[in-house]
Amino acid sequence: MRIHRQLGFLASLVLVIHAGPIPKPVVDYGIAENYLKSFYNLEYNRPDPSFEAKQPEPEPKPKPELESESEPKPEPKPKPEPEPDRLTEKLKEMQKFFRLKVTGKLDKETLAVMKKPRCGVPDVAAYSYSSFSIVKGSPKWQTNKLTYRIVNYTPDMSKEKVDDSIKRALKVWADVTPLTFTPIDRGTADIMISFGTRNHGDGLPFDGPHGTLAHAYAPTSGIGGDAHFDDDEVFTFSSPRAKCYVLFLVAAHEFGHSLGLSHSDVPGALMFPIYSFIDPGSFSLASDDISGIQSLYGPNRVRTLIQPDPNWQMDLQQ
Ligand SMILES: [Ca+2]
Ligand SMILES: [Zn+2]
Ligand SMILES: [Zn+2]
Repeated sequence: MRIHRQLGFLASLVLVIHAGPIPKPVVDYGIAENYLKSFYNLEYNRPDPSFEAKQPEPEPKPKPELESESEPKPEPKPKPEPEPDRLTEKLKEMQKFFRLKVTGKLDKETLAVMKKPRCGVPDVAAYSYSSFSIVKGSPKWQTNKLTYRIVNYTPDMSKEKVDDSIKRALKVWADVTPLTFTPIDRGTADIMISFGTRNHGDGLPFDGPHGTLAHAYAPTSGIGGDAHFDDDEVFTFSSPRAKCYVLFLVAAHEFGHSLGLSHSDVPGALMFPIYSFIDPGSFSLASDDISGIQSLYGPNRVRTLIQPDPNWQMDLQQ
């Protein structure tokens, strides 16, 4: 089983790393391994990245009545186990991103960050999208007029509140760029927005309550631009209720990915991968987010036309 397979190569690490009390080292390393696989490409760090691109995700789980960890399940395919030094290397990368002490060890602070609710998109750019054939580099939309469609709704909120949250989340980006977002009711939009749980059709299953809240795809045709929300979360309109996530905030972050942004390591930025509550009424983009999106699409020049300005033509030429 997974846990037993990990024991072998983790045992030596555990001895080295935990000088103090060891509460649940194997479980903790399971968390760390999964985290680094999901967000730091722990397994994808192979000489030939095209190898992974051809492999379907081995995750599909037939949904059992109970999610029993002890139930024996055949391994879908043998996976090469990550070497301890690779794990250490990835831990360091993660610690650096989150501005933690870079020790390469699974300390309390590092584990605490790993347990925070966050976005499902990887933090490292290399190969992030290689397994789903999305172009690398800095993809962006080739038009400023984009469409979006809310394919289905979460039962957590009224339809009107979902519509409003999504609209405001897109406006966050429209306010600082020339982009416009038009809702459509049928057909394929550039940004298809949907709620799903566990396996939801793209080979990147969600993980149940908390953990990963949502993910979105960088701009391309097909699945590119689409945003998926984990409906095992409880989404809210605005209230800072415990264990609930404000849909507007989660969506605004995801749409950053839909437009081509990757994660920011600036803690106050919207594109920081970890969720934190901000009153939607007083939300504003960080300068890091603004410079990121404007590097792709430029500033919002129309805004200067809203207030009549005799010099507006000069503004346009700047
Ligand atoms: Ca989740
Ligand atoms: Zn993200
Ligand atoms: Zn998805």
